[in-house]
Order: sequence, then C-alpha cells, then structure tokens
Amino acid sequence: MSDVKSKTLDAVIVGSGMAGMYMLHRLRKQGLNVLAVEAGTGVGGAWYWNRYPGCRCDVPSIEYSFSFSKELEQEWDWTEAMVSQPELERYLNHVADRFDLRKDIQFGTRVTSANYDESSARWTVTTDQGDVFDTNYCVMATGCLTIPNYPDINNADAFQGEVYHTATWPKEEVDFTGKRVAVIGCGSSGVQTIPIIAEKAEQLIAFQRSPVYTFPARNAPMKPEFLAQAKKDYPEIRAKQRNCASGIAGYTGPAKAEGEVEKPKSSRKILGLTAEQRQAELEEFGMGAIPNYVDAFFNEDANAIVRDMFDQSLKAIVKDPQKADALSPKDYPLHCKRPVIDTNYYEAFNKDSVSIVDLRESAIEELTATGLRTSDGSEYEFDILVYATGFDAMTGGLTAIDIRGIGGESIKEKWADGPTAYLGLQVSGFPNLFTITGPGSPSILSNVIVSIEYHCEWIDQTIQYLRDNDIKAMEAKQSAADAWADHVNEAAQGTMYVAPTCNSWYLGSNIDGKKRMFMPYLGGVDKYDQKCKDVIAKGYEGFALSR
Ligand code: N01
Repeated sequence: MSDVKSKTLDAVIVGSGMAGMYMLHRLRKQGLNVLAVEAGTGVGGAWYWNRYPGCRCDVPSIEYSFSFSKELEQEWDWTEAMVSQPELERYLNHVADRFDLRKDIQFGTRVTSANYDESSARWTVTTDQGDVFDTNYCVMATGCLTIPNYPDINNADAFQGEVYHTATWPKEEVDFTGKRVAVIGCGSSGVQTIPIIAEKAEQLIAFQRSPVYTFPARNAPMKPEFLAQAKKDYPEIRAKQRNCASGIAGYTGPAKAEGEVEKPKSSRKILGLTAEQRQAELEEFGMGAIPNYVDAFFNEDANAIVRDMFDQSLKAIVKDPQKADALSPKDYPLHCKRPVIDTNYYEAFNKDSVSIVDLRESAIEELTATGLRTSDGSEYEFDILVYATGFDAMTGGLTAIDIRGIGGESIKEKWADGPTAYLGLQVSGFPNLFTITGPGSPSILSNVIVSIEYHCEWIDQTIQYLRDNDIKAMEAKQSAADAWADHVNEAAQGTMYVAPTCNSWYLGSNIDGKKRMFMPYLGGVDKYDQKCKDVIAKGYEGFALSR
C-alpha cells in the first residue's frame, strides 16, 4: 500500500505564522476547501521558532496585533508595552483557538515542492510526510525571516559543546548557569539575548564583526489605564496604521501623566541644530533621540554627526574603553541596517564576565573541539556556542522549496539575478501562486502585521474575483514586475539603506552568492496600499487573466 496521501483542495497555504493564520481564516470564510501546511508543531511562525532568551517584539504590543476582529482586540490584555516572545506565542495560540484554525492546519509537515501544470492551471504540492496536494491556488505565507543563516566557518562540526541558533531555539530551557558561552552575531537577536544569557553564564564572549547601532527599548509593564484607553481608541489606531508610511500609528495613549518622560522628538533635522542644541537634546532625551533625526537617513554629513553622538553615548555607558571601541559601529552609517532596540545591552559589557572579540581586527579562522580560533592565532574556549547570525531573509523561505512554474522554471532560477515580484504579491511565470510580504512589498520595513493583513485581504479579494469571473489563471506580467522592481530600487536610492559601505540582509549581502539588491519597498504602507487598490480598480492592471 502506498504511503502517499493525496488530497484535492482549492488552496494550500504554506506556513501558519501570522500570515498563514489570517489567510486561512479569510479563505475559509470565502468557502474554500483550504489547508495550511506547517513545519513546526504549533502556530506562530517567527514567534514559534525564535524562542531564544530575551526574544521580544520591537513594535508596541497595542499595535502589533491583529485588527480584523473587534472582539479579539477587546478580549486580549497585553502585559508589557513591548511584548515578549512567550506572550506573543500565547496570543497567537489564543487566535488559533478562538477562530478554530487548527482543524485546517497540518503541523509537523514541511512543503518540499510545488509544481504548476499549465493545462489544468493547478499546482501539485508535495511534503516531507508523503502528501500530494492538488490545488487551484498556492499562498506562500513563508515569512521574511525563516531560514536560519549558518555562517560558513571552517571545521564548523569540530566543536564538541552545545550549539544553538537563535532562530531554531529548543522548547526546553537551556541552562547557562556556570557555563562559558560564545555568541556569534550582534543583530537584533544577539543584542536581545546577550544581556539575558550574561545574567547566568559564568563567562560570555561576544564575537562581533559589525557592531550595531542600538537604542534603549524603554519597555515597561503595561499600564491598565493605557490599555483601557487603547481599547477604546482602536478604530483610530487602526485607521492611522494604514494611512502612514510605517504602519505604526505611534499611539501615545491617555494624556501624559505629570512627571512622565517625554518621548524623543522625531522629524527633526540634526543639521539645523547648533552643537549646544545637539548636546542639550542628548542630555534631555538620551540616546533615544539619535535615530530620529530625519536628515541622517539621506545626508552623509548629518549621519556623521549622529554617529559621533552615538559614540559619545556609547562611551558614557561602557566603562572599559577597549570594549567601547570594539562595540562602536565605525564602518557603516546609521540607518543602513534595521534599527535595533535593546534592554541593558551595553550595560552587560560592564560585567567582568562579559567580553567582546572584535572580528574586524581578526576574523574567525575555525572552530575547534573546545571553542574557536581567530586569524591572529588567539584561541577561545567555551561550553556553549550560540549562533545569532540571522537569516536568508525575504527569499530564503521561498527558494528553500522547489517551486516550479510555467515551463518547469524554478523560482531559484527565476531569481538568480535578484528577486522580482509584482507588488511583492506574485512572481511572473508562477500563476495562481501568491506571496505574502514577498520581495518588493513594505513587509519588514513596516509594522509587519499591518502589511500581512493587507496582503491577506488583497489575496482573498482577488481569489474571490477569479472565482466569480471564472478566471482559470492569474499571472503577473513580466513587464509589470520589472517596472515595479525599478520603482522599488528607485525608492531606496539616496538613503543609507543602499550606501556603498552598507551590507545588510535587506540587500541580501549577508548571504554568500546572493545578488545584492534592496528587497523591501521603502515607499510606505500608505502609498503601497493605494497602488494595490488602484491595480484592482483598473481591472488587475499588470496581471494577465485567462479563462
Ligand atoms: O540577524 P542579523 P538577527 N562571522 O542578520 C553576524 C528581526 N528580529 O537574527 O553584519 C561573524 O541582523 C552579522 O554580522 P555582519 C529583525 O528584523 C527582530 O539578529 O554580517 N558574524 C550580524 O551581526 C532583524 O533585523 C527582533 O557583519 C557573522 C549577525 O550575525 C532580523 O530579525 C528580534 C557571521 C546577524 O544579524 C534579523 O536579526 C530578532 C560570520 N561569519 C530579530 N555571519 C525584534 O523584534 C553573520 N554574522 C526586536
């Protein structure tokens, strides 16, 4: 008897993170026979896999939540201003239960391939569990930060101690008590986990190649009066989220209480301020003022000034000048990478037990059985190695699956010269396959849950339209995808995101051999939203529809 489990479906959704969950809810409501396929054993996507100590969202909890259900908004109580991974995972499990999503999610199953058949305009999706799904539509809810990046280090398997990656952290607690720990990488994940691990470890060595610009998160327990007011204000908060560039309304809650510290001002230009004014702002608002000077996004002189302010602040916190120097991001501008926010990151380096190895001085040469060796011959010994080395971002979740469209062309081949997707929603040559927060959409440059909801609604509306109008296949035109890719590229020009000294996962430059290309759309959620609506209003301009 064959182990193959075949099913005919209207839609397959790959992934059950926030995108997959909402997409499932929408398509099921439309009456589709739909299944979400999920590699993990639970819902949550990024918030399921990234369970390393200290993992926390950097968008205010009130705003990092689903807006599609008024009841859900009212019944869920966030406990912190910026929510931790365990609480977010609990919230997403609550959503799964509340909307009875689990019955249409197949867990513990990884999609391995998706093949398009032109004559039937249907996809065949296979999994590592032997499933074969025959489906009309494929929705890739595979996330922007899914596939962990393991750096290519010599003798990587030689190390005999425990090894973890922040992006695939085990569910069981890792005990760092009395252990010597090495952390490679210092993006958002490294910066969040280092201070927490350092609380227990006997010794922590941070191996850093590109120290980050990081700013205090100012997280705090949720105030009951703030939460109560936010629940009343949700309609305005949601409207504002969709009508601004970032998808973050910047909700400030009830009128400021007496004695409460004012948030750093934004939209200011540093070049317009005298040296005394800059100093006064730094003293009044602390480091948090630094990322808010708008001209530093575009102007190198402005950027140089804020970098000086940053170094000054860093040196004021980190007592050891050598550590402060190693933590200084000298080689690239502020606003090149995604801004990082932290809780007591620099303060952790004031502990004698926490040291830093500046890989700009001597790179990692190889791993050894007991630790690692750097190019200057220094050897470091430790018991636990933590890779906080990020992801094959934006495209990794898609290229990890053998997706083949018209003529058997794979998405990997299609994107050999960089990923292009019309509106980040569909790739030319791959009809009836949709990508939620795909390359070319605001996605991770915005409050991603807002972008996810928007995409799910657009795809839902579109599939309804295709069914109502007996349209068998919908495909992005190559000309439209190319024009959109040009526009995405133009939108980033002149910003620090694409400065020659900038290497980031936005550009794909953290992955060997990946084409350097700015992938997310910088034009803003509001403008993007309008563009997508216009495309529909013009009868799906840029898409070929065939009966
Ligand atoms: O990954 P990263 P991340 N040798 O790519 C280093 C989201 N997120 O997981 O820059 C030595 O930012 C690499 O160095 P370099 C958020 O969107 C959000 O931290 O390549 N080092 C870098 O320091 C974020 O932007 C939250 O020189 C090596 C680090 O590893 C995104 O996820 C929390 C190396 C990777 O940093 C990714 O963040 C966590 C090597 N061979 C994540 N290879 C919040 O919501 C790589 N590195 C707050």
